[in-house]
Amino acid sequence: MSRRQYYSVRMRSAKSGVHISGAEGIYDKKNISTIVKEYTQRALIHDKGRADDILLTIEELKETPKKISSLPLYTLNTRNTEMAKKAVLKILTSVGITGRAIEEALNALDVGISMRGAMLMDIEGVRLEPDLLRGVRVTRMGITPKASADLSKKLGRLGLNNNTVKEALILASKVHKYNMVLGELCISDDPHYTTGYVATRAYGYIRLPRIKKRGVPFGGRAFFITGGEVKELIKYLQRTPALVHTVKPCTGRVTLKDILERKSRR
Ligand code: WAQ
Ligand code: MG
Repeated sequence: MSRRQYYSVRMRSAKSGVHISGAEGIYDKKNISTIVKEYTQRALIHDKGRADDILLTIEELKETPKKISSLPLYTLNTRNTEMAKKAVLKILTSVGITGRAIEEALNALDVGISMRGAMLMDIEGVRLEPDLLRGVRVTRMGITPKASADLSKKLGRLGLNNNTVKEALILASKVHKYNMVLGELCISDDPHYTTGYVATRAYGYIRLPRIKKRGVPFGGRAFFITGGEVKELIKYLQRTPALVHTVKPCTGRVTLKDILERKSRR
């Protein structure tokens, strides 16, 4: 029997030279034409306008994707930026990241420049990515059709079954599989999308409603990392294919206290 052949399919679109949308996944050969059609539609019908330049990449994977499970998902009851930032600080300091590093990341996400990729920060807040303007892009991740249906069902119960949540959860699930990564903070660069998240292996993927004020057209991502070879980490983030096979529970509103207690019970 021949080994199953997987493809990384990636889409990037722009309008008058400005980035509009992107999407990616890992697919079986037989599903490529369906997904190409879906991605093309997404680029042509977008809040930010209709793309005039759509780039599709279909790449046969030479490596069997690493099987991963999704991080468990929660939504915190944060009502404003202050409450959300306080939660970020509590959660990330409890896994060993310094307050200074977290402040540093929050400030960098607030200066109004959007990077294409993520910052890499050590626990003291020192930036470690080789290209400080671009950051590091995570690519070559996806979810199996079965797991995707399961995730849609779980998110659907919470009214969260959309591509933004699904894709962010898949990305974070790949990133946090790597032990050097202690935590992540993400704020969307979409001016209308005010929910961000913080993620760690022990706590999971924790959504933070209203971390951003409506209308702010920038955002960003930071990965907090510790002890190890940064080059190897970057290679993993950029190149190692990872495919979500199993979906962990997705939970509705919780308090910060719930989250912090849940971890200590592990
Ligand atoms: N790899 C690394 N960094 C990335 C990538 C990537 N593939 N894609 C985006 N970024 C960085 C980049 O700096 C963007 O400005 C920033 O992240 C935000 O990207 O549960 O939509 O695509 O409700 O705007 C999070 C909340 C939404 C989802 C995340 O991110 C939820 C989102 P965006
Ligand atoms: Mg965006």
